[in-house]
Amino acid sequence: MERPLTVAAAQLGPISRDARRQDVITRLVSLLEKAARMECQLVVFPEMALTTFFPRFLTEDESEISGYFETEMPNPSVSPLFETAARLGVGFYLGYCEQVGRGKAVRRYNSAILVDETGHIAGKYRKVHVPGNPQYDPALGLQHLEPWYFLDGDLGFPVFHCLGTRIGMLICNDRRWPEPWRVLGLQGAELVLLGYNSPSQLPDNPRQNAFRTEHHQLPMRAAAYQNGLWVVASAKAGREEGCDMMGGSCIIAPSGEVVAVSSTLGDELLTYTLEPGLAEEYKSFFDMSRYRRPESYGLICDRCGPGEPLTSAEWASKLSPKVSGQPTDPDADS
Ligand code: CDT
Repeated sequence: MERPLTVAAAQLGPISRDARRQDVITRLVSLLEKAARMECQLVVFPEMALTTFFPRFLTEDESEISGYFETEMPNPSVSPLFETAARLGVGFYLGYCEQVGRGKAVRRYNSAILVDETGHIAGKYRKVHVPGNPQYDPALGLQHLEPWYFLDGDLGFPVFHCLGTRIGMLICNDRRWPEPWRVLGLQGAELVLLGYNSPSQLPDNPRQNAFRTEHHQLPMRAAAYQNGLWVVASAKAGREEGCDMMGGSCIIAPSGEVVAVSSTLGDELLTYTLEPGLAEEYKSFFDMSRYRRPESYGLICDRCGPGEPLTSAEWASKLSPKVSGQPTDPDADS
C-alpha cells in the first residue's frame, strides 16, 4: 500500500554564542511554515538546534551552561514551535540540550525529540556516541568537549510509530557507527532522522579533510541500504564562532542513493516525498530473519575495541552449538 510521506531537512546556518533563544525559535518557526506551504509532513532540524555548538568551548560558568539547556520540553520559549506544528499539522525532529535534575544530581544529555503532527512528543532519544574529550587539551587544534558537558545517552535506540511510519532517531557522531543503524533496523525502522554539527576540517587529522563529505555520506548510505530504510540528515552549517561547519544536509533512499542534498551553508529547506514501502522492498531483499547469523556475531558485543585474533579453540567456545556442531567446523573434523 502506497503511503507517501513528504519530509524536509531544515538545515540551519550558524547560531552565535550570544544569540537570543527567541530569535533562534523565529528562524525555526519560519522554516516550519515554509515546509507546511510545501506540503511537508515532517521537518528535521539539526543537532543542538536551539544554541551554538558550545562544546567547542570550555566554560565552567554555570549560568552560561544552564542557559544552553532545556529543563523541560516543551517549555515557554519553544512553545511557538510546538503551536505552529500543531496548527499546520507538521511533525518535527528537534535536537536540543537536555538537563535533568538539579545541583549535584544534575544530568545533561545531547538529546532529540520527535514531535507528531498534533504537536505532541512521540519519542525522545539521547545521543549514545558522545565524541571528543572530557578535558580541554591545549595540544589540539580543535576542541570538541562533548564529554565535558554530556553523559552518554541511556535510552537505547528506540523506534516510534509516528505519521504512519516506524521512525528512529540518531545524533551526529552516531551516524559513523554501524551498530545503532542495525539496532534500529532490527526494530523495523523505515526512516531514521539525524541532526548534526560537523566541522568541515579536522586540524588534528588533516589527511581526512578531503574526505569530509564522503565520510559523512558513506556510513549513512551503507546503513540505508543494509537496513532498508530512509535517512534524513540535517546540518547546522556555516562559520559558527570561528569554526567552519559542514553543510551537506541530505535525504538518502533505501537503495543508498542520495536523492536530495543542500546547496548552501545557511538556513535551507530540502524536501522530498518518500515512499516508506521502498524500505520494505529492501528489507525483504535482505530477509534478515532468514539470513542473519547472530550466533556468529557475539564478538561485536563481547569486545569494545580490537584485540588479538581469536584462536580456533576460542572461536569454538564462543560459537553456539548451532554453528560449532556443524560438519564444516575444522575441530569437529579432526
Ligand atoms: N557533533 C558531533 O558529534 N560531531 C562529531 C565531530 C567529532 S570530531 C571533532 C562528528 O562526528 O561529526
